[in-house]
Amino acid sequence: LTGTGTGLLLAEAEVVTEQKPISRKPLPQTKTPVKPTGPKYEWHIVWRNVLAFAYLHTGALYGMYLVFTQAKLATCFYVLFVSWYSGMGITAGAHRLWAHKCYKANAALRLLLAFCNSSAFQNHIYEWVRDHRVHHKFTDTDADPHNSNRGFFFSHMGWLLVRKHGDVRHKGKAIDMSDLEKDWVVMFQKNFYPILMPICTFVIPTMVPVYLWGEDGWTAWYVAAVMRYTLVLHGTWLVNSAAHMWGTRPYDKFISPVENVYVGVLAFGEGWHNYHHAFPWDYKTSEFSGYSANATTAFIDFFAWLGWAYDLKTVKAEMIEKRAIRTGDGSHPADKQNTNK
Ligand code: ST9
Ligand code: ZN
Ligand code: ZN
Repeated sequence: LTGTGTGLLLAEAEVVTEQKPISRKPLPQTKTPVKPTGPKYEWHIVWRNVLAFAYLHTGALYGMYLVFTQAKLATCFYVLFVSWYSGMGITAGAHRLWAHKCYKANAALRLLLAFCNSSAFQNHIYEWVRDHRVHHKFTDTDADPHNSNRGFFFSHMGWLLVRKHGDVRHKGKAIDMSDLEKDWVVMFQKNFYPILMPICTFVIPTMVPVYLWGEDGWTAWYVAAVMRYTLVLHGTWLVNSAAHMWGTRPYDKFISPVENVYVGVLAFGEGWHNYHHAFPWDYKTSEFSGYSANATTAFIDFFAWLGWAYDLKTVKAEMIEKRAIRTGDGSHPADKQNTNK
């Protein structure tokens, strides 16, 4: 009898995790860990990644020193440029186009975004999207690759230093990836990633400053390749850590993602994360932010103007307001108006 009862409890836990109904309890109470559904989880540190990140961070610090002591001004501007286009490969490409299908893009734009994405080395588009779809479907459970219930460090970068929880693998199998399998640009990038990634992330950013304005080779390597790559990684990771912890929840107070203006600016518009988890199909990933705190929206609007991006999806103001009043934390303007009535 006891065994059957436990089995039922576990089955219930699984159903709750997968369907994610809106809990009526405030957020802190929803943080109760979900009962494990598979074999006991044990940490397996991946030392190869620990060593790689140790090298990257040491190199990035040295790169910062070089920025102030000997890098040419042109190299510094070039760092900003590569950070921007490699960031667009993540935000406008992997995230808004491929993971959420917020808009459609012609082959030229998809190819451009695949190049930008390969310059960011955050795994190929297919793997990135699979992890991200699992994150949205199973947010803050063991099946979420960067479950923020496991703390700031784990959700920021720790999840890349250990083997994944078994639930990520098991529940991730339910994710439909057929749309990406039909996109030849995604499959081309996946197949050639071992060649494309090192060329785009490390070789091009080192060669351009050396050959175009005579930068010293080591300076170009540490500043434009290693430092730039590491900083863009941290900008991205903040979305999984800070933007799941510190900020307001105008649209849904029952989930961990928040609106965080600093992450909004640093991560090119991906810090409006409470809105994004509530309405993941909106190509702007926000309701109010202008271009300054949403560089990605500016990028997509530009290509829509050019005719390369089309079918941009947004959410009607009325629907957003209804949701804010129903599940928000009271910080949304519509919520305040509603209270005054
Ligand atoms: C990086 C990614 O940094 C960052 C992503 C951040 C996302 C942020 C999102 C927020 C919005 C956008 C913001 C953009 C802001 C941009 C701002 C710019 C300034 N589903 O992975 P394996 C299965 S990457 C289903 O090896 P391990 C699958 O069968 C950094 N199944 O697991 C797979 O086999 P196969 C550079 C899944 O062994 C098998 O498991 N890269 C799923 O536990 C094994 O998979 C690195 O550091 C799933 N989700 O190892 C390397 N996942 O492949 C990182 C797995 O055949 N990766 N399976 O399909 C690794 O070394 C390893 O993955 C590991 C785990 C050690 C982390
Ligand atoms: Zn999230
Ligand atoms: Zn998303």
